[in-house]
Amino acid sequence: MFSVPNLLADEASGLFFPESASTFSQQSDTVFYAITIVCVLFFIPITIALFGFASKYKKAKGEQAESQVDHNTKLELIWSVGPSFLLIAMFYFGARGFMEQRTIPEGAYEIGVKATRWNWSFNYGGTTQNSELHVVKDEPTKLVMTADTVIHSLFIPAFRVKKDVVPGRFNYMWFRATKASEKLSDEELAARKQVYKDASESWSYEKEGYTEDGYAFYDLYCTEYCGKDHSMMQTVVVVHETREELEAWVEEKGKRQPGVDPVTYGRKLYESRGCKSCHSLEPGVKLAGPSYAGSFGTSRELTDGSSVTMDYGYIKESIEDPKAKIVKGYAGVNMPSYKGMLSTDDIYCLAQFIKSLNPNAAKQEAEEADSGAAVAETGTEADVTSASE
Ligand code: HEC
Ligand SMILES: [Cu+2]
Repeated sequence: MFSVPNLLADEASGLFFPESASTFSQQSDTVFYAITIVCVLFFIPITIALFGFASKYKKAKGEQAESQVDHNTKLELIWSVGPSFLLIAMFYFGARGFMEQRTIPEGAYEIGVKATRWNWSFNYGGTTQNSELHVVKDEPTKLVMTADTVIHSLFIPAFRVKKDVVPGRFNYMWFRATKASEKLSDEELAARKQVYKDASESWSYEKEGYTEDGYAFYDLYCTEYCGKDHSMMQTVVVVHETREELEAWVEEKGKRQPGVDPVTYGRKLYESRGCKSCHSLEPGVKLAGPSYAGSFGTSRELTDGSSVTMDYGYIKESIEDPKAKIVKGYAGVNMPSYKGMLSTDDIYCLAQFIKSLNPNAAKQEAEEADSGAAVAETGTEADVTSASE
């Protein structure tokens, strides 16, 4: 097999295309330019001949048109067989590039993609979901993509990859990024962040050209018209120099960010991690599992006839090992275990969120605080928070 010749220097491909930053870019640009050049090279002489012959054989007004139908086997063979070799070459390089993009290398770093109206969410496994796509340089990255309601399409121009994201099925895409994103120095980043803080505005990717973590980025767009805010459905791709750097970022993003209170974060997890589909927040509304409303601090009857108090310990156990204690009336339904997928802090926040849904629990706590009994409670909180670090 022969490889696509490297006809173009990097700078030349930047003439009409965005920066090239994956192993596919060079090949895809070369095939594109080669086909364009062939088309132009044929178009010009054919057009000249067309007009030339039209004027050469033009009859004056009133003259009789005469047929010159005849053929020239040699000429016809040349102009049919010659170009068909070109077509075969175009097909060969096109199909080869297509096959390469469809064949995902083993051991690729896998990231889940969920397209909603009108957001991208990237799932890095474990506790990390984020709206930015972060990958590592020189290693294959595989995206496993799905959508919730309508068709979207994920497009990263700098990598020359694009694929539909369809509800009800998983589509795949892979690429190998070749250029790590440049990073701002800590001082520079802190200075820029301060400006936003002073103006109490949120970070502008567009104006800064860097993410809030200080990385330069490539653009990622939705290219399938998907409704009202389709044009806003864009995010950024950051390429890390090493796998370690990427993994450190992923771990950092899996944690609650400083300044976010546990109840708010707990509600976010409840919505983003699937609890919502089985646990309602309305009193007495049973989905697949019991409602959270007013439950904290109350007693739960279990299938084995015993009962348990809905406290932090029981919530943690229910999340990590749901089969340990089954609530009466729910023996038939299985809650999936979230062990390893939610951190201690995540579980703490979920518990705080569940607690916030019981006004009595909050009142009780206030009373306990008055009587000075809250010391123990504060102790547990501190333990939990430090355990997650
Ligand atoms: C597929 C449905 C399903 C999902 C998703 C689910 N649960 Fe459950 N959950 C159940 C069922 C059914 C029970 C009752 C049976 C049992 O105790 O295991 C339950 C019980 C619980 C309990 C004990 C509740 C009680 O009222 O006694 C807690 C706490 C809990 N789930 C938390 C969560 C959290 C937090 C999440 C999301 C991270 C979650 N669940 C996701 C189905 C689910
Ligand atoms: Cu879209």
